Amino acid sequence: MRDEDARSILIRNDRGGYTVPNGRVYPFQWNWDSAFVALGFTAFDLDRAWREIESLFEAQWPDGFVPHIVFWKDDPGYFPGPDRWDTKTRPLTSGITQPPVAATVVRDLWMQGGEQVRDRMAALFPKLMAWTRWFRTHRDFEGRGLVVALHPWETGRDNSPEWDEPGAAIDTSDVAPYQRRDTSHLDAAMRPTTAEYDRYVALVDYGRERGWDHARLARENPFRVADVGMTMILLRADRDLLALAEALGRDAEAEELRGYIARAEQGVDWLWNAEVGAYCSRDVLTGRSSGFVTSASFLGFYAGLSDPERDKAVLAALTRIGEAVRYLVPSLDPHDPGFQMIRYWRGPVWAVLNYMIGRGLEEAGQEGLARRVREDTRDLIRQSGFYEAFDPTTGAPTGGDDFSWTAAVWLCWAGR
Ligand code: 9WN
Repeated sequence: MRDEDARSILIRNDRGGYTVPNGRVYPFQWNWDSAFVALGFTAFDLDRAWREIESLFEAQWPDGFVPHIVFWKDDPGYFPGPDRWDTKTRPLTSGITQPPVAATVVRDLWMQGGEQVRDRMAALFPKLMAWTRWFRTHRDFEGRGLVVALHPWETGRDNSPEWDEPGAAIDTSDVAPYQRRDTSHLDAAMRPTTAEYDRYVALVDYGRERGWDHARLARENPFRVADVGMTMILLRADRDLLALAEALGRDAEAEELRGYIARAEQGVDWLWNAEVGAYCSRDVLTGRSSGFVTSASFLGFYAGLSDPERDKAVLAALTRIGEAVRYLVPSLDPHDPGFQMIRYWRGPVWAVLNYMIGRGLEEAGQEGLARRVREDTRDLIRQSGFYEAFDPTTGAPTGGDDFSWTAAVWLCWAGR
């Protein structure tokens, strides 16, 4: 029954070659949502799964950048829409990116499709390569192998407390009036605050006024944070891209990727916070570690990192968190004074983070915790449905319903 419901959500949210995260709240194509959605489609329509990724890359900019939103069709139901971004591209897009999970997904699709899909994989390979080069060119702080986010939305964890302190440097005094649309669809208590939205919009205005010149923004943007989530996800993506390069006999690209991977394996040291015993995001402008243990702090295994001392600390933190809440993995450590059960990325559990964390734990042989993360995800969806996120203490649904990536995670992992 749940499988059928999940499939019908993906079919209903399909707009012809791309899928919207949720019909009412998010009426466009979102970058990392599409990558997860492709994994969901693999359960019943492999061709459609490839199409999801291919359509996302049709919006890639000539410099390799892949936008976080593609506005294939306008829709007044979401703010900020194409006018506020004003990228002047075809198709119209946003001017920021999102966590690069696509290469990992393409490797999965290829593993499932075999020789029959080799051409499709080969056609996407240079595009994935160009995106990773874009990150390494414009977003790699001091060439350390980290990913610098220029907007909280780029991290995909919009209102995580990791962005509070770095976000204070954003000047919001000149933000032209705007009308939020999210709070007309959803309970405002589950969404970012007005002050946070002012910062989001100020950064959109800042980028637009500079013509979305990524080289310049990388030097001047008032918000620049080495994000632990994007860093781990790109490291993982580069490993998967390397496997594709090797399969295609692309020796030069394989060598280039090995270089990126080696650099990132060293670079993550700068994100390790020994005091809290976890990887934490770090403000590149002040050099300060956030000190926040969020769900992204548990992506080290997914990134293929292994260090006995650090692993011990991270597993202890996850165990401690698992004792404090019924459902893993809350987006913020529940022991943190800023933990809020239903406020977006300050507490609720997100199925896609669980999928990556669970998969990393499985691959690292951490069977007990891997099982717990997967079973908790399954129980949440069984109990509450395919919601955007869930209260980690009660399992109650939060955010939008009929959510594409939650349905996808059910089909490819949690419900299996
Ligand atoms: C801004 C679509 C997206 C997800 C993000 C999630 C939320 C958008 C918003 O929804 O962000 O990009 O308006 O709240 O935080 O991870 O990709 O599901």
